[in-house]
Amino acid sequence: MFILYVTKVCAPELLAKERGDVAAVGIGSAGIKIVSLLSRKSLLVDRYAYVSCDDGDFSTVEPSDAILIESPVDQKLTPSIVRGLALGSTQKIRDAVDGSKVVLVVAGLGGATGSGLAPVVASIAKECGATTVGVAVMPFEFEKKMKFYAGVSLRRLRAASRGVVAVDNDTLMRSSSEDSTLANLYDSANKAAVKALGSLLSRSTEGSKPVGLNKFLGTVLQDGYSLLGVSSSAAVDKAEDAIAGAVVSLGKLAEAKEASRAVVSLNADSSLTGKEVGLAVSRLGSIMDNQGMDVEYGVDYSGSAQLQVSVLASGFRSTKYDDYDPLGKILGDRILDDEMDTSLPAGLEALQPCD
Ligand SMILES: Nc1nc2c(ncn2[C@@H]2O[C@H](COP(=O)(O)OP(=O)(O)OP(=O)(O)O)[C@@H](O)[C@H]2O)c(=O)[nH]1
Ligand SMILES: [Mg+2]
Repeated sequence: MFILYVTKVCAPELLAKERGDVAAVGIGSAGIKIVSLLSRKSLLVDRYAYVSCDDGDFSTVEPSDAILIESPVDQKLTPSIVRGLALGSTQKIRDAVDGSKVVLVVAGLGGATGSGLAPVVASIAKECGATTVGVAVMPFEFEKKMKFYAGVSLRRLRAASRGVVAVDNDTLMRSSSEDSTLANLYDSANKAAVKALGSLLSRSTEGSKPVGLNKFLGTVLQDGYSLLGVSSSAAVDKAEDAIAGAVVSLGKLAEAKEASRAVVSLNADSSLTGKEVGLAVSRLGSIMDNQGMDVEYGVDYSGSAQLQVSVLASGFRSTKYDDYDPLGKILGDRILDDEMDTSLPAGLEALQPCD
């Protein structure tokens, strides 16, 4: 009798050159929107892929980059059901990331698809030998019901990745007006997210001084949480105003002075002066009450007269997201045996063995 074992088919060294070193995977509605907007910019990302249970999420992406996880229409999805449904698509996900040295896994957490699949895609990318970085967009404060799934998924994503950047939707929507519709809130949060991530990952152009992949990874691949604080200003003292706003947004998520490293990215037009750049970068440590922090910076001139400052800071021991996941808080580093937590949709339980 022959038994054929099919093991994972990953060959990073063979494919890296052909396929490019950096891949970004957008998962679920929010992740796909953000990654597809990023794909229109000139970034240090060579390839893009998208995964969702909802084919409506793929309207703005190349069909060949989309992986649809088929789901029954009459079933309310949960993260564990989505993981079960995705079991049959593991190889497609593997093919999408295989060969990349760095894989960015981007999802809004709190719904079923992004929360269920972001940790799965990160694990697959890790198995393929990639340095995996999760980018987790966390729910608005008013989306109370989403917090639990978001908290649990963030814990799993952190366990499956070398580093995770968490960014809060409330931080991102700060520029929206009071009477914005939900669609407008999401749009403006997406614009801010794309500006921030785009400026952290921007390619070098003449006259620019981008952050670059090494500084980005050097900041994110640290122990503890990495958080992204964002703020913009068009005021006369915009450098000082925007850097202070970005630190305030971080302060709402964690104790700012716990950060051990930060990278500041400034996005503006060519009217941004060297003095303004210097001011923003040099003020960061004192505003965070952390003069010993290791600070790097980059400038991206693809923006407007309004300066957007993004502060990616890492090394936080705890954040407000710990409260979203009470079980994780109790368990700490202890591991719960929940690897079997993969459900089948109703009707298919009959396929499981019975006594
Ligand atoms: N920034 C931003 N956040 C969004 C957007 N759409 C949803 N979110 C947030 O992303 C999180 C997850 O929502 P979705 O992306 O809609 O959920 P999903 O992963 O598609 O999961 P299901 O649709 O439930 O299967 C929540 O925190 C939402 O607040 C968006 O367009 N932009
Ligand atoms: Mg969705």
